[in-house]
Amino acid sequence: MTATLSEPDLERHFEGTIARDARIEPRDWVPEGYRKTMIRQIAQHAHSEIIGMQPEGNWITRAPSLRRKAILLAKVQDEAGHGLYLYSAAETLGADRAELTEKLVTGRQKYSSIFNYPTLNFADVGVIGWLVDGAAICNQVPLCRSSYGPYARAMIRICKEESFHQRQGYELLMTMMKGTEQQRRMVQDATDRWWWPSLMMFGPPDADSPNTAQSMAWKIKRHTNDELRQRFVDMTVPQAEALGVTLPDPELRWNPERGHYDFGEIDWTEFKRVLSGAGPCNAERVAHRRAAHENGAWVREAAAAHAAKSRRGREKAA
Ligand code: BYC
Repeated sequence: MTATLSEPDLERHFEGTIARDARIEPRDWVPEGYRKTMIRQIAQHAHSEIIGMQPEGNWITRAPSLRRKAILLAKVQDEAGHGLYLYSAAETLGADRAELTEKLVTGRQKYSSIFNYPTLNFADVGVIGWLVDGAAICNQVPLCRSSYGPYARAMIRICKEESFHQRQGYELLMTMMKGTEQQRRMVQDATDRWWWPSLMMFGPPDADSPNTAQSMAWKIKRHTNDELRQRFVDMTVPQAEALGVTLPDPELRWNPERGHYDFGEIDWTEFKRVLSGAGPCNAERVAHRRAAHENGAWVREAAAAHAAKSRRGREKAA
């Protein structure tokens, strides 16, 4: 249908779909900028899920009980699944999955800054669930209403699973807080290390975010980085109180005039350093992913050979 329309008509159709709050689907014409932005965001999100398996995967063999191990295995497997739906969503926009992977393993495409920090003790698993998945939910629930259909639909299932991830983390921390003094210290130490990096997950301040205005206009993003960061802080402070941990920010306090918590200045120099590849674990994370990709080459070759064989069989039968 779209082949018969002129470029201005196609553009009007696109703008109308966005204005009506309807979904853009793979069959629809989109401006090149929309396609590029969507592929960039979805690919970075997919890479984050895949790299995000490493910090927690590191603890699967050392989980303190069979129950904790089963939960952690399920969570890390969910993250692999999220990566796969997201790569598929990027493919519907014409992206090539092999190319996206190549960009990740050669450090040419970003993934979330948060996964460049180490997991030093088992409380980190709980704090990642509580804070990192909590931040992810805050950021991703509005993406269920994102204008690109395949992304928005993938996000519904992802958010349901993230919700389980957040709860398992909080439950783990509750258990540790009811344990020994040493366990409580482990939870506080992990909270101290993950709090600020979690706030950085929402991206640069709005004034320094080159993509937000256009992404909001295209309804890819529904809220700005600062709005979502504030929502996360407001949601998390009472959770920290219920848990009995202190968030490592002396400036954190309720502001009755704003109806929000005020919080201290984020170290944006550190954020930029991590984004530039010089965070504590960037090199290790990318090297690990590259090795896994190379070691998996025979699986991809075998799967392709099997698919070709099945196709030949079907053709012969037909
Ligand atoms: N880390 O103009 P801005 C998960 C980049 S997965 C690294 O504000 P935008 C989970 C940004 O990409 C978590 N890079 O950009 C998984 C842009 O780069 P370009 C991932 C960051 O796109 C496993 C530049 O900085 N979640 O939760 O409008 C286990 C300028 O920023 C970061 C998603 O991907 C960062 N923190 O907004 C547990 C959600 N922040 O232009 C949990 C979907 C910014 O050089 N993505 N950058 O390519 C989004 O919502 C948006 O892309 C962002 C950034 C809010 C992240």
